[in-house]
Amino acid sequence: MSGMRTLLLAATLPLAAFLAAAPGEAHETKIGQIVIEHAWSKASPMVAKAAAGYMKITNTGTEDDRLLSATATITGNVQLHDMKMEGEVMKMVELTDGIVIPAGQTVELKPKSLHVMFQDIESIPVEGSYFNGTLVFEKAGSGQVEYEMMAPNAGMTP
Ligand SMILES: [Cu+2]
Repeated sequence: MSGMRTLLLAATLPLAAFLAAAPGEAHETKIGQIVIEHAWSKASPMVAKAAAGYMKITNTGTEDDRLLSATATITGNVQLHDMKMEGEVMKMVELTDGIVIPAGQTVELKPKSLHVMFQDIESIPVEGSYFNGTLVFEKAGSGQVEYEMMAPNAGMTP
């Protein structure tokens, strides 16, 4: 009997170790040939009632694709943005042509760079909560992602 028990324990250990390592990282969504990893958001430091959305977008296909638009449950006003320097000042610019995701490559939406912009938000979601959104790609079509709300100073994830 005790031999059996030891065997069971040994068999469950690797799974426990895997689960312990997972939080935050194994957050992955597939939309056709597109893989979205670790979608997260934080309140915008630049604009009131706004938050930015970030994620890694990998195109596993052989054709370039393009992120055309996004929606979110927290607001009807969602845009795709980039940042650029104007003199000494960093400004946000709307990308009306979307964001190209080249075949076989990963594009990272991250602070001070490309992002999804959620504007006119009635109440910014609390840290640690989640909200849903859709992403619309030219070729892969549309799919759902879940954003994890992070602290305003959450930064620069690898
Ligand atoms: Cu923006």
